Amino acid sequence: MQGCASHPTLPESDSRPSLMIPRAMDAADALVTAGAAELDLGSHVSRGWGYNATLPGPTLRTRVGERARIGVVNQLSEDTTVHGHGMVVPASMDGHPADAVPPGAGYSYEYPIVQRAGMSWYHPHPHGRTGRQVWRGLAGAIIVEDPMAEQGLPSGDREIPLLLRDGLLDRAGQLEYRRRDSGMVGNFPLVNGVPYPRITLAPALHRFRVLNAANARVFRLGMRDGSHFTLIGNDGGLLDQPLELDTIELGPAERVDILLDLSDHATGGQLSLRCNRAGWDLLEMHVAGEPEREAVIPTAFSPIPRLSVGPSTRRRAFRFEGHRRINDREYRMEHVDFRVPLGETETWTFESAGGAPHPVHVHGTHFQVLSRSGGRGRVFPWEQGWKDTVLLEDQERVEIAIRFDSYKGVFLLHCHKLEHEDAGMMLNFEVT
Ligand SMILES: [Cu+2]
Repeated sequence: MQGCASHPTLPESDSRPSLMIPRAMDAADALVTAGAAELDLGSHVSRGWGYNATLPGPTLRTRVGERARIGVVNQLSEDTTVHGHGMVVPASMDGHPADAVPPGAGYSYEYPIVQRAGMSWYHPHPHGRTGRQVWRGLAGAIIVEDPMAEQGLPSGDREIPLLLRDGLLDRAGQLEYRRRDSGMVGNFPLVNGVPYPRITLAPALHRFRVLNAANARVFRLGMRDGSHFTLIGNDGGLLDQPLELDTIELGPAERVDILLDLSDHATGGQLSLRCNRAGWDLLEMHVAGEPEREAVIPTAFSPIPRLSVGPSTRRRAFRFEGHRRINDREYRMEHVDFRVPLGETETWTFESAGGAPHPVHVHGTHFQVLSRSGGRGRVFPWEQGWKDTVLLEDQERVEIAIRFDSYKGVFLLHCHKLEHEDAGMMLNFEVT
């Protein structure tokens, strides 16, 4: 890549850096500062930005029925906001670009947890600057727990968040953002902020909560030896039953919850999680320790009711065109583009018209993917249940069922390829 002198290459196994597990923080009373940071990239330190000076920022943990109070201080030299991606919150707590937090100011994001358990994440959402702020290092996980619904699933150090993204370094080895209309992509992976890490795991059942935190890159996840893992959840929490898979394609902002059973692996065994699209060895896993009691994967979780749609359901259509427009419009921050009644199920179709992939994200609720025509032509197992982001590849048309049950107010519909979002591929809608 022109102008890029070097990038971290896959190190020898014993010199791979350890996987960093972000510090957990109770979301009931969390204080998060967005500011300049010296980011430890394993091989060296790079200037960047971070929440509490780390990439990823602290993992904010909360529970169904509790209340989150996340104080944010902006120590950047520009406006920012904090959006809880996947969190169902009042419009004023959603980090909308109109609610910008100026340099030196703060904002208290406070809301009750009214949604199912699952992994969401937080990142900036300021007008026109989201791509650069996220790329420089501002992102972290939010985990909503539900001890009843998650009974029997691995927890503690058997539950591992994985924030996947890519990176690009300038000649001096500093993380560099180069805005491109087609989306900012880097040339090496960062897993929890570190390139090509390794982790030592007991021969037991492990839960990986995986987020694609990249600006524009799509990951195709699989194990190096082609072995299966068990998909148990995605954006909006647990599916109704576990599924055995060997591949998952994850667009920007999408999440999957997977179980990996290492209980019959002997000490000394080695596995790797790969991205088979980029050909990257993302995470090397070394098995060590005494086998634990036999791992039991639950056979079912709570059933997920289907949103009911019929011939009388209101329909809306959105064309994602090129690099900056939806339905021939660029984003206007103060303009409401359409209105949606609270509590009514609608069907929306997203169609790609150049510039794909477009990971389409809706704020304020979760939705269900009904169909995909053109392109890949089907709904994938990891797109079942409740979603907040759905990947639209070239020539594709995706239909979803959606209903807003919780809050009135102005929310966003946008492409989560962050350079598309910043260029205007975003609409305001008002739930009324
Ligand atoms: Cu897009």
